[in-house]
Amino acid sequence: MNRIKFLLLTIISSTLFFSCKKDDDNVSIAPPRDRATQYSTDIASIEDYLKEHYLTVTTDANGNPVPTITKIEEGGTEVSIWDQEEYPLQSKIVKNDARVNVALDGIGTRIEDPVDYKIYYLKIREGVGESPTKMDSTFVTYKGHLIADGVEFDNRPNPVWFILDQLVSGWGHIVPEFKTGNAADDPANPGNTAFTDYGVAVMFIPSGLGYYNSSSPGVPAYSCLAFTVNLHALQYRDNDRDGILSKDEDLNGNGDFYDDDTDGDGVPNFIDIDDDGDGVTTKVETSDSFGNKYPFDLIPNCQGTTGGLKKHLDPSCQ
Ligand SMILES: [Ca+2]
Ligand SMILES: [Ca+2]
Ligand SMILES: [Ca+2]
Ligand SMILES: [Ca+2]
Repeated sequence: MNRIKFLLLTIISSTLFFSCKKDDDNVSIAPPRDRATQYSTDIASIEDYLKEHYLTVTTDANGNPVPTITKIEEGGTEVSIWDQEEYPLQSKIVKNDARVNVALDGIGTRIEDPVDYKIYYLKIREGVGESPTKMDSTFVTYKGHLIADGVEFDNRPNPVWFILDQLVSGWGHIVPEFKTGNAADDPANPGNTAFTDYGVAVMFIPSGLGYYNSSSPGVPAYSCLAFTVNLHALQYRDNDRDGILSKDEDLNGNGDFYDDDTDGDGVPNFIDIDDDGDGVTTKVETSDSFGNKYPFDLIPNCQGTTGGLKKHLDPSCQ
């Protein structure tokens, strides 16, 4: 089962559902809980979990680390995830960047959520290759379990492609902190690929960055989620097919693709085919007179040299 990719759809449909509720409907639907209140409950449960569980890391047949989390039983002497120092517990403070009503105009609006979320994570291994942005496709294996009772609700032992932006919001914040690995023919399984040296993440996600008030089999509403993710490979995407990879359209490099809008027309660069609004498409402005694409670093400025503002971002020339 892969439920995570349906999150955005779930948010959109639940929003529509709530706004369409009829007065004569006998079924009573509770409105979503206050997000700040829920977050304070969630972060306390996650921190308790980290203090009540320990981490072991074994190695698979290809030498890759495999983390396992186990409860410290009464009287147990294992060092908790919170206290151990071999894999320092890291955290990141983020905003909920899930978007609603995306289907209407391709942009939607950021979900209303005032909370500054803390996501705890463990860098079991960083990886050696490239890092994705949240707009990119990642080739991952993963497992997910509930913080509340440790029950596994999802497990993908074979790699699958996911666009981070289409998953529960926590993934897009944490997976970019890791790198891909190496791929080679697997001598033990001819015809198959062996992945090595890839990033191995464990992350602990508050419900507000997970499914929040939506539930599905195995994941009750308001569940905090733990995921182990192995980042085997990635593919950089070009959302608007203008020849500029989306990773190069986050101009201020803050991981938010919606706040970079060179021409101020309300359409962010990563989905705007004419970034500077001068009537000439970015694709044309970033190609030479023979129609050949410039490598990104060699896209000229208005003076015809490199450096400074590239001409597809400068409306004073085409
Ligand atoms: Ca693009
Ligand atoms: Ca940005
Ligand atoms: Ca724009
Ligand atoms: Ca242009």
